[in-house]
Amino acid sequence: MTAKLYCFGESGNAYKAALALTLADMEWAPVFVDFFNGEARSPEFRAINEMGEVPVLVDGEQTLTQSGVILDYISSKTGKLGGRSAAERREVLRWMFWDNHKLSGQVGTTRFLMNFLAPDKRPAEVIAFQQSRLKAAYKVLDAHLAKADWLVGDQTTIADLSCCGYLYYPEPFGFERSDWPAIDRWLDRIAALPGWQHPYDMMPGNPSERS
Ligand SMILES: N[C@@H](CCC(=O)N[C@@H](CS)C(=O)NCC(=O)O)C(=O)O
Repeated sequence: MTAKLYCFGESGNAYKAALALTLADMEWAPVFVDFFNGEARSPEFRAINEMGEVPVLVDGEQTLTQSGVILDYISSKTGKLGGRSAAERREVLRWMFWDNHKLSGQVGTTRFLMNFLAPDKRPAEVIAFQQSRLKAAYKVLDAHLAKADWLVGDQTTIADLSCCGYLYYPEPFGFERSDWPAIDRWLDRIAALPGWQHPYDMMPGNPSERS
């Protein structure tokens, strides 16, 4: 049965799920959520996810929300991308919790404020604060990846897919790949995996369609 991923192209959190579904060889199809016209906050969407957030994965009888839970589900179901032992699995979770709090959670907001909010509403001080917090996160990630090809163990896991979720997007949010050489090489490694695609090629919707 084909799993349905409620998503839109600009969502790095949905991209993590799209990438994991593809790399784990699950059959899936996107269902476009018109986030920029408020669909994620509509009563119809909240009936699917009370949190009013994308992504949502519907796989048969299962409805899953939160990208970390969806990634965990995909790796448990397919036996892929999850780490080789219980200790690695805990490491995977450690990086995914870190990502949700310190990396993707902050990048998503910063990129929204800098690109998708009306220019006259963009709060310069908040953006600067966010960017300084993010710099600390990029430093942690780059230092770890300077010592290893993958975040956990010696192969790609859902921890890599979680942490890379926002880092291929072209819109500015204060992240220059050239400033972070180990992150840069790791993003190239992920992009070389068979089936990898850019978020705007993997999911419907992108900024050029709205301009
Ligand atoms: N922690 C959540 C974050 C999900 C999230 O923030 N999704 C955004 C799109 S990328 C969203 O739907 N936001 C709706 C809103 O803030 O109204 C996850 O990892 O899935």
